[in-house]
Amino acid sequence: MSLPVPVLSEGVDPAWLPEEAFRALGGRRILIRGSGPLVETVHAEAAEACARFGGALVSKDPELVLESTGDDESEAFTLGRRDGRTTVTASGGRGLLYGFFHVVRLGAAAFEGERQLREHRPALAVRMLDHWDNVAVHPVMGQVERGYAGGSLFWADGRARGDLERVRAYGRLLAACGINAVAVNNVNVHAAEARLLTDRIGEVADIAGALRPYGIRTHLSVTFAAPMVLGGRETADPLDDGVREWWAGATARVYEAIPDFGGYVVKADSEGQPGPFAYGRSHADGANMLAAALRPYGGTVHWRAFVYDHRQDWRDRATDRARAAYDHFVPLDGEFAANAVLQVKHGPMDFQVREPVSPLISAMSHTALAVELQATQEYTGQQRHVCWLGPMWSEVLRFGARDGLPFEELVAVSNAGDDPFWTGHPLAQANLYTFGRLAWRPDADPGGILDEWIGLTFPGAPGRLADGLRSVLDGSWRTYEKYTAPLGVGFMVQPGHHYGPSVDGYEYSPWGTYHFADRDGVGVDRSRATGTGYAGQYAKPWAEVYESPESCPDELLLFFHHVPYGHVLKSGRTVIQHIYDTHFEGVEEVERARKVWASLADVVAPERHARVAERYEEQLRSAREWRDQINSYFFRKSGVPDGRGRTIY
Ligand code: GCV
Repeated sequence: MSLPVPVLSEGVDPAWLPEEAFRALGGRRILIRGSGPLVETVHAEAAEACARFGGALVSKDPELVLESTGDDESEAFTLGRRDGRTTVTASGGRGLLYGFFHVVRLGAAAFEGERQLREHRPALAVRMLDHWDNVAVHPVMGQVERGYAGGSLFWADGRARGDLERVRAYGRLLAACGINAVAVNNVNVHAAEARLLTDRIGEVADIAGALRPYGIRTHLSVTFAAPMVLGGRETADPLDDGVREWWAGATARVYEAIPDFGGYVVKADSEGQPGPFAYGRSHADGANMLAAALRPYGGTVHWRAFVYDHRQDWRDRATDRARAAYDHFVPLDGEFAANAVLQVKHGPMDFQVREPVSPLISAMSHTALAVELQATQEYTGQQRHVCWLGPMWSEVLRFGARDGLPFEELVAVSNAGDDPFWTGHPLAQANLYTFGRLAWRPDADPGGILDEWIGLTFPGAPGRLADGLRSVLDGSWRTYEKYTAPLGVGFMVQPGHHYGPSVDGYEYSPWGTYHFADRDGVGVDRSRATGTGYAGQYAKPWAEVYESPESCPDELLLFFHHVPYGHVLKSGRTVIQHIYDTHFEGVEEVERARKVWASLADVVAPERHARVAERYEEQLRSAREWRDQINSYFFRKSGVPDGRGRTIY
C-alpha cells in the first residue's frame, strides 16, 4: 500500500516542490507498470498530480509511461518521447523515482516534440547529507551544531520527533534533487546521541522508515569509544577481540532494526573526539574494525579525514594545519577496507570562502573517497547572507577531474532545519538543491542548476523575477569573498560562533589558523622552498603552480605565500589596493542586490519577500562591518593609504 504524498503543515514552504511544479503532469493519461515500495511512491506522486490537475492513471493509451521492469537497486532510468508518448523506464523502483522527478523538472517540455531515448545515471553512487543535529540541546552548540535554520528536522525535546510527516516531506525534497543518503546526527557524538546506536536505535528506525519511501538510506554518527561508553569495556582498541565482538553484536542489532541501514559516520581523533591514536593504532585499523562489523550487511563506514592538532602553539611555525589530513592519511593509502570510505573536506582547512582543493583527494588512488562540502554556511554568512555556493563547489569538483573523478561519493553538511523555509534564508534552499544536482552530475553547469531551481521554486515566474533571482544569487559567492578575508588567507572570523569579522580572532589561538600580518606584509608561506612545504603535497602541475607567488593564482596568493603589501597581483593591482578595492566593491554589490530584491516585492510571496529583505539588512550591516574592520586593520598595519582616498578608519 502506498502512503499518500506528505502534507506540509500550514506555513511550511514547499521549496522546489510547490504544487504548481506538477502542473505539466496534469490532464495526462499516465500508465505505471511495476511493483515494489518505490514504484508505490511514484504511484502516489502521479495520483496526487492527477487529483490536483486532472488526468488519470490508466491501463491503455497513455501519454506518459512510467515503467519499472524489475526490482534491482539501480538508480538509472531512460527517458524518451515518440508518437506523442513520453516513456520513462528503469530496472527498479529507485531509477523510476528519479525518472519521475526528472519529468517534473522538465515540466511541459517533457510532453513536447520528439525526444531521443537517453539513459540518465548518477555519476556518484552515494549522495549524502550529514546532519550535525544533536538529540538533546547542547549547552554551547544548541540543537544543531552550526545550524542556521531553526531546530532539527529529526530531533526535538530530547527524542525523535513523534510526527514524522515533516521528515517524509524532507525525504521527498531530497529525492527530487537526487540525494540518497542522510546521516541523522552530529559527528560530535555526545552522551545521549551515543545511545542511538544501542538502546535508542528504535528512534533512528522510525526516521529511517520515514525517509525510505523516497529512496534515502539512513546513516548514523557513532563514537569510537562506544564499547566503553555503552558497552562497559575497558578499552576501545580496534585490535582487541572483545571490542571487535562488541561492534559486531551492536551492528547486528542495528540491522535487525533497520535492514537497509547505510552505515556509520566517524569523526575520530579530531577536536576532542576519541579515536585509535589512544591505543597506538592507525586510522586504517580503526576504520577497518567498523568496516568488518558492517560488511556482512553491505554497510559502509564513512571515516572522516578531518584530523589535525587543535592544540597547536601559535609560536610554532613548523606545524601547518593545512598539511595535516594528507600527512595522516597518505601513508595509509591501500590499507582501508573496500567498505571504508575516507571522507575528506574539500579544502585543507575548514570550509572557508576560498581554499585550494585538498591535495589528499587526488593522492588516495587505492582508497574509496567521499568529498565533503558544507551546505550549512558556517563561514559563508550563516544563512543570513546570500551566498550561493554552486560555482565554488563546481570548481572543487572539476579540479583534477581530467582523467575521471578522483572520488566516488559526495557528502554535504546539511543546511536544513525545522524553519518554515527549511534553510533559514529562503535563498539558501538553492544551495541544498544545487548540492543534490551536482552530486548526481559533478560536471553539470551550476548556472543551469540555478535556472532549474528557479524554474521549480517559482513556477511561471515572470522574466523579471527569474532575472532578479539569477542576478542576486549568481555572483553572491564572489561578493561574499570580496568583503571578507582576502586572497585565500581565510578565517578572520569571530572565534567560537564564526560569524562576523575579527581579524586577529584566531591569530594567537591554538587552532592553527593564522595570517601572519605585520607592518610589511601578510599571508602564510606554504612553499616547499621557504615555507611549510604544503605546496609540495600536490601533484604536477599544481605543486609548481602554487610554489611561487608569480604563478600562484591571485585568489589563493595569501594561502600559499607571505608577500609585501606592495606585491603586484596578476590583476595589476597591489595586494593592499586589492584589499581596499574588493572590500568597497563587495559592499556596493550587496547594496545593489538588496535593491534588486526590493524591486521584486510585487512578484514574490509576502512572507518570503519579507524574510529575505530582513536578511539583506543584516547582510549589509555585516558587510560594512567586515569592510571597515579589514580595511582599517590593513591601513593601520601597512600605513599605505587607499589610492582612491575613500574613508578608512
Ligand atoms: C562538527 C569545524 C566546525 C565544527 C565541526 C567540525 C567538523 O571545526 O566548526 O563545529 O564539528 O568542523 O567538521 O567536525
